Amino acid sequence: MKKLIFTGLTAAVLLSSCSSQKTEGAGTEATAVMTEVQQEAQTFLDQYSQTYQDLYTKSAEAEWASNTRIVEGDTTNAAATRRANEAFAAFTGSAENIEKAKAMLKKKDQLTPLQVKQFEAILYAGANNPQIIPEVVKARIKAETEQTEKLYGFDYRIYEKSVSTNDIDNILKDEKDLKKRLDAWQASKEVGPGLKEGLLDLRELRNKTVQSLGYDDYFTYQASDYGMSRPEMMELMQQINKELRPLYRELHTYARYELAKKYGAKEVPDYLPAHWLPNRWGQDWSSMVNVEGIDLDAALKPKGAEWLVQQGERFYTSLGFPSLPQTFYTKSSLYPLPANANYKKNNHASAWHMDLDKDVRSLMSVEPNSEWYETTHHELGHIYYYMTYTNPDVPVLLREGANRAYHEAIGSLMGLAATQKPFLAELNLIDKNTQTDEVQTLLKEALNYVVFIPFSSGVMSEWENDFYANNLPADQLNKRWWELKKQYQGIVPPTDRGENYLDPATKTHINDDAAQYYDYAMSYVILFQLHDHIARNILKQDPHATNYYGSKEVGNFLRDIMYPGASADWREMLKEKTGEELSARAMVAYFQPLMDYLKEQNKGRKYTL
Ligand code: X8Z
Ligand code: ZN
Repeated sequence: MKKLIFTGLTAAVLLSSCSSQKTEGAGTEATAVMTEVQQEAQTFLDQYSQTYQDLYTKSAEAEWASNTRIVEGDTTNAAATRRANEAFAAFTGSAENIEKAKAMLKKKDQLTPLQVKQFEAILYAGANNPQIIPEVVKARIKAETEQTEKLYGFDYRIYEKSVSTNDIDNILKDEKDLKKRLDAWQASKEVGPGLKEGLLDLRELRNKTVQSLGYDDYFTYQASDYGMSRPEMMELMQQINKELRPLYRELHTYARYELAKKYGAKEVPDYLPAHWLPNRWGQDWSSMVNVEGIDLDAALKPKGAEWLVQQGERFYTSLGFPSLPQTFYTKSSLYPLPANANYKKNNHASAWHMDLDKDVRSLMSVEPNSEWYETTHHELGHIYYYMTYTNPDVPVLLREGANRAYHEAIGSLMGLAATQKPFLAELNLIDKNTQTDEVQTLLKEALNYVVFIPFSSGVMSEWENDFYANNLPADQLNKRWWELKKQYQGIVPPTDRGENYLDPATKTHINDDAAQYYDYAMSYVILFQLHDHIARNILKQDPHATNYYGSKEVGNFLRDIMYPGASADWREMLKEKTGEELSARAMVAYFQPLMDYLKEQNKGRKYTL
C-alpha cells in the first residue's frame, strides 16, 4: 500500500541498502570482471541506494507514527510525515537522478541485468515524484497525508455511539435483524462524503505527477510496474472475471435465496441488497456458511488474539522460515486500541518493511476470530517476503515482490492452507475424527475466494480505471460505483445512494493504494496456481485437504520464489515454479466440484446475472 513499501502494497521501486555490504562483498569479486561502464553504474547505484534507504526509512518511521497514533486536532505527526515524504520525493524525483538513470539505460546492453533492473526501479520511483514539478508533488504528498488522517481518524457511530470497524464487521457477520444491519452498513459509509474533495484533488495530482514523465495517467503508471499497458491489464482482469463468472453466477443465485430465507424476506430479490452481506463491501461472503464440525470462531475465541499471531509465526517456522525478530513484537501495533484511548489508529491491516532491512512490522487490530486468523497469515506472508529478500544477493532497490501480486499471494496462500481440515486437526482446532461435509467446506471457501473476483477484477479495477484514465465526472462517482456493483457483483444499494455519498472511498485502497487493486485479483489466481502445485507435486495431497505444517519442501519452494524479490522476472518465475503461465485454470479446477452441487441447489431458481 502506499508508495513506500508498506504492506505489500507498495509501489515503487526499491532499493538496496545493504548495498554496501552486499555490493562490496560481491563487488570485490565482481570488480575484476566489471567493465568500466558497469563500475561507473555500480558506484552510482551504491551511493543512490544508501541515500534512498536512509530517506525511505525516515519516511516509513514518520508514516508509522501517523498511522498508529492519530490524535484529533494534533498535526505534529502529519507535519513530520509530510516533511519526510517531501525529502524522499526530492531525492527520488531529482532531475539529476532521473537523467542519470535514463543515460545509463541508454547503455543497457553494457550493464548487468541486475543493474538494468535497478535503474528501471530508479526511474519508476522518480516518475512518482518528479522534481520538474515540485509543487505538484508537494501538493500530492499533503493531500495524501490529509486523506489518510480523515479516513482513519473518522469516528464511526451507530445510534450516536462510537464504534470500531471491527464492531461494524461483527454486526454484519452475525446480526439477523435487517434494520440493525442497515444501520451498521450505513454507518460504515458515513466516512465517504468527507473524502470526496480530497480524492478528486488526488486524482488530478497523481495524474499530473506521472504525466510529467510520460505516462498517460496514474492507472497506466501503476500497471507499468508489471510490464503491462493499461489495456493489457484491463484485458487480463476481464479474462479472470470471465473464467470465474459461471461459478459466481451460481453463488449469486444461491446467496439470494439462502439469505432471503435467513432474513425472512417475502420475496427473493433479483440483486443482493448490500446490507444483507456479511462484509462492508460485499467482497467476502464466507461467514454466510457454517460447516458443521468446524467452528473456527468458537475454537479461536478462548485462545486470544496474541495466540493468532504466534500461531501464524509457528506455521511459517514449521516450514523452515526463521523466527520473527524480537523487534517485530516490540515495535508492531497488532491489537485494537483500548476503548478509552484518546487517539485512533489505521484500522486496515498492513505490513511494513521499515528500513528495507531487518525492521519489519505489522499494523493490525487482531481479534480472535476466523477473519483475523486469515488476515494474520496474510500479513505474515508480507513480513516473511521482506525477510527473505533482505539478503546479500538482492540490492535494496529490488527488495520488492516478483510483482505486487506475488507479495499479496504468499500470505493469502498460507491463509488458505491454515484453514484446511487436516491442518486444523493438527492444531487441535477441530477434532480429528469429526466428519465434515466437504461440499460445504468448498462452498465456504468459494464465498471468500470466488466472490472476491468480480469485486477486485471488476468493480474496483474498472472504477479506478474510469476514475484515473477516463476522467470519470465528479458528479458521477457514486453512480458509476453502483453500476459496476450491479453489473459485476449483482449487488444493489439498500437505499438511494446519490452523489452526496462516496461509497468507493470507504474502501481504504481507493485512497491510499490507488489504482492497484487488480493486484489482489491476480494474487488469488497465483495463489491457486501455487497451491495446486504444492498439493499435487510436493505434498502429494488433495488440494482440498492439505497439511503444509512442518514441510521443509514447501518452505523451500516458497523461499525460492521469495528470495530474489524483484530481481526475478515474474512471468519466468511462474513458469519455472508451476509449469504454467498466469492462469485461472487451477482456481476454476479447485472449485469445479462445487458447480454440480450449486446447480442442483439452484434448480428451479431464477438466475439474474
Ligand atoms: O488489503 C488487504 C490486506 C492488506 S494488503 C489485508 N486485502 C484486501 C482487502 O482487504 O480489501 C487482502 C485481501 C483483499
Ligand atoms: Zn496484503
